[in-house]
Amino acid sequence: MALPMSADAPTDICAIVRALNAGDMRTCARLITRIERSEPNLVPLLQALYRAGGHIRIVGVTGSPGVGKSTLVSKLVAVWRKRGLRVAVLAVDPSSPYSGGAVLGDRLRMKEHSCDEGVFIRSMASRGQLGGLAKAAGDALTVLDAMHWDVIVIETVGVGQSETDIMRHASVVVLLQTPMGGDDVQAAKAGITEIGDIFVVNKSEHPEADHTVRQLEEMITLALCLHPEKTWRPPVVKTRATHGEGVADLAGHIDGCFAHLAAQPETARLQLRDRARHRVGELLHYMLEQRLRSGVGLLPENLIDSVVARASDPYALAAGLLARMD
Ligand SMILES: Nc1nc2c(ncn2[C@@H]2O[C@H](COP(=O)(O)OP(=O)(O)OP(=O)(O)O)[C@@H](O)[C@H]2O)c(=O)[nH]1
Ligand SMILES: [Mg+2]
Repeated sequence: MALPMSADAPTDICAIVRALNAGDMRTCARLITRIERSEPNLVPLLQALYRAGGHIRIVGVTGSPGVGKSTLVSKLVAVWRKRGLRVAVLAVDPSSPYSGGAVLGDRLRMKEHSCDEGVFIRSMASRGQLGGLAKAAGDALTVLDAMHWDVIVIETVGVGQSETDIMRHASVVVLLQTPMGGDDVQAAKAGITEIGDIFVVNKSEHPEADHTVRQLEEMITLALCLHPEKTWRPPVVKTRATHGEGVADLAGHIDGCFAHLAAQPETARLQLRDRARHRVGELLHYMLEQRLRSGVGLLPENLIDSVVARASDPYALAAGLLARMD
């Protein structure tokens, strides 16, 4: 049963929460469309959904364009489905302003699951999200979380700040590399060892694959020397996603990483706190930006005039306005 989405009166909210709870994919898809459109009246619903969620494993999959993320995710989904797990995939494409291109490619790559009731696949592109795609992706995850999937996968191209932000929603981050180019890994940002919990060398039929694995192992060893407090050594897994090779091994490492987190309640707690803090910061940023865009009461014209006349300055005015919000 798909529900009307025009208004979110309290009864509607209850009905939507119930529909999501019951696994209604159409309701979920329509809600994510509303999120993509930055509809303003979603907050009470998202609040209710957030409070009911928080029980699901979120796996992030990231890496450069074309590295094989979608192919690998599709094969991972197949492994999980064989184990009877229900899986949702959110592919987030920060580079594309439209739902075309790579997003269409994702659909094609994952089409083997399109008739499976136990799988939900959705792509989001950066169209219309005034507050940034990471915030919209966070909202979409809140919706998916309320549907009681066993695993949620979030896939995004790993290049800039916004993608790193998206990855902060995941408890376990899988970072893909390819062996192409040989010095790929050195060229990659030094920070990758901060992001990845598991490293994958995909397209491992390439003759340079073992070399890339060794480079990654060295980087991980170095990173652990610098952070001796870390108790998880990220494994490096070779895969050939097109042929499904190494994928079961990867699924095992993902389980291992979740088990490690479960055995380290303090680390898990800190991670949850970090995530919640980041989410609040993201929303605060969004709300401030909305207020600034609407201009309502926040930037009084006479104060702007004083900045123009250099009787005041933008630094003093910004600090003063921030202080007034306390
Ligand atoms: N040779 C080889 N090709 C692969 C492998 N895995 C994926 N590919 C191919 O690499 C291309 C890109 O794969 P995708 O799965 O779309 O990569 P992606 O990282 O999701 O790409 P974006 O979402 O566009 O960033 C496709 O043509 C795949 O068939 C592999 O293990 N070996
Ligand atoms: Mg993809």
